[in-house]
Amino acid sequence: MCGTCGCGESDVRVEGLADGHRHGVSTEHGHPPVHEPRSRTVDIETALLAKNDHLAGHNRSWLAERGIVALNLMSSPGAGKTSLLERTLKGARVGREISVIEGDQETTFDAQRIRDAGARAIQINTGSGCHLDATMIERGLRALDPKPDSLVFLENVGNLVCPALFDLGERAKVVIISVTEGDDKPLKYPHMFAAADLVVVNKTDLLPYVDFDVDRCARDARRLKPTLTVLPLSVRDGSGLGAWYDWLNAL
Ligand SMILES: Nc1nc2c(ncn2[C@@H]2O[C@H](COP(=O)(O)OP(=O)(O)OP(=O)(O)O)[C@@H](O)[C@H]2O)c(=O)[nH]1
Ligand SMILES: [Mg+2]
Repeated sequence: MCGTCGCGESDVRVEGLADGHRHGVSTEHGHPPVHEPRSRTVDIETALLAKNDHLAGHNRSWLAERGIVALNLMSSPGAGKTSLLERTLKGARVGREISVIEGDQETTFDAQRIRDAGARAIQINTGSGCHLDATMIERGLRALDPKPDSLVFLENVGNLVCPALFDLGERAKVVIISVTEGDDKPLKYPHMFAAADLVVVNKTDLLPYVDFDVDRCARDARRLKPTLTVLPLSVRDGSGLGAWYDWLNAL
């Protein structure tokens, strides 16, 4: 398993081999397979996620006691998470004060962008870690000290895989996909889309230049979760942002 996040190799499959046999597969981020006994690997993963879920429950109670809504923003690197937050802050159409916890492996670039857009922000650097977890958010909330009844965005590390596993105590999970990534992503990364409450399809201003079928993306995402809301928008030209603000204000 991945030493940092506990994402498992328990359901790894290798298809289409010419000799019809399944082969060992390198799942440790490019390293040879680890010969850890299967039951021990699963035990560690289960314990790690259970501990995270427990702490996320504490975060959820802490937030609820203060009337604070937290949203977990997840996407591939560069889909436009920080850009959407900057635009949301400048749009000033959300009826709650906004603050942000930024997650990146390194740098404070994104927190600085949020501060420049006029909101309070703290940065969490995960080092080799590929996701935010509930412990980091507990510490982050203490440092951020968000106002009662406010809205806190948790911008996760850019990664469509591991962040889906980790409950942070958020009210809802927002997954952002941009049209330059390809419309096959929901079926290729099903855990992320099945976990989402809202899918934002960003960079629709680029649709004339890429092969991205918004309907196919939405249909596939809803195959994974029929109740999913899918919002196409462009942070760049502002189209579709009204529905985003409506969704936020309805929380
Ligand atoms: N054309 C276009 N570009 C966009 C749009 N939204 C964001 N971008 C660009 O996409 C790039 C990445 O945007 P970010 O907001 O930094 O993306 P991110 O998801 O926060 O990236 P990480 O935090 O590194 O994972 C930037 O160059 C943005 O200007 C959009 O709607 N249209
Ligand atoms: Mg960002």
